Amino acid sequence: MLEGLRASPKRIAPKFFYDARGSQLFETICSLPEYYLTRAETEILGVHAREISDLIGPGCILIELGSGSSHKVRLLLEALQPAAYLPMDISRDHLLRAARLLAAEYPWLEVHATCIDYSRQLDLPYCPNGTRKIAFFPGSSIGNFEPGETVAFLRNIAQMLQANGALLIGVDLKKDARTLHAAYNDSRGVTAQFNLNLLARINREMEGRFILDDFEHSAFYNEPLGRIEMHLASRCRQTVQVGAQHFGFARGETVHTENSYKFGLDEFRDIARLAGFRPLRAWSDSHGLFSVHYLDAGPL
Ligand code: AVI
Repeated sequence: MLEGLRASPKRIAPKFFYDARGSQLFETICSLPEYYLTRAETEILGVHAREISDLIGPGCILIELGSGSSHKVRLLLEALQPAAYLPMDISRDHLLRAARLLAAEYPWLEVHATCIDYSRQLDLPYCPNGTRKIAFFPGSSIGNFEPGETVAFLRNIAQMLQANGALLIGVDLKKDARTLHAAYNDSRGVTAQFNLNLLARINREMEGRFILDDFEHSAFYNEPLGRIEMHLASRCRQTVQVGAQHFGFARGETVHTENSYKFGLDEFRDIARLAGFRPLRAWSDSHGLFSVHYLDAGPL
């Protein structure tokens, strides 16, 4: 984070959103009326759970990247009957709480939780050789990677899955700027709190002296680049101390905290192919807002 604050322009990687408070706020975002992504993806998984399960087959090892509270996977478990579920998340306490709840709810299912920054490493803690591995990466978190990193990251997943595996991935679709703007500027201001929590986190964990009222949430659709950008903008000229270091901000200067890329169906299929996947199926919701792709990791 300090490295990002020293950079020009200033930036903080979005993975730092997810401390306990940030994970909680993200949960709330997912239930907001403006944040259509969760509703649309839930619709797709609910409607197509049987077809998805038939494609995958029973007895797989189901690995969820960025599992959070493991809500969406519940839509698949009964139909899919996996041999084991491996939730992975960067937010440790949140992950453990969710894994314990799920294990109690599905006593027939083996659950192995791993706290991991999946953007850096993808080691599987438990995986019997030869068992079919399915990665589940919902929520359009793939959109939080930079274009240069997306293919490399998907390639790592393909390697982890090996030839008989597959990836089920949620991808937000390109759409009108108004719908996108509303999703990242909700009327209750929860997304603003989620964004500002980064500064609160620096105050809590790194002896930061940010005054939250001196910064404001800014989110807009950058149409040429096909991405929502989130920033924290300084309301005044100021210097902020973090530990022993000082960071100067001009009035209006921003810390770039997140990009959320949106994709066309074919655009994403091309990316998946570049990473070595074979796109087999894609579904979208009844409003055409969101997509879920089933990508085979097998050779072409
Ligand atoms: C986790 N990720 C896919 C969310 C998104 O939409 O990019 C994070 C988020 N940022 C603001 N609202 C939600």
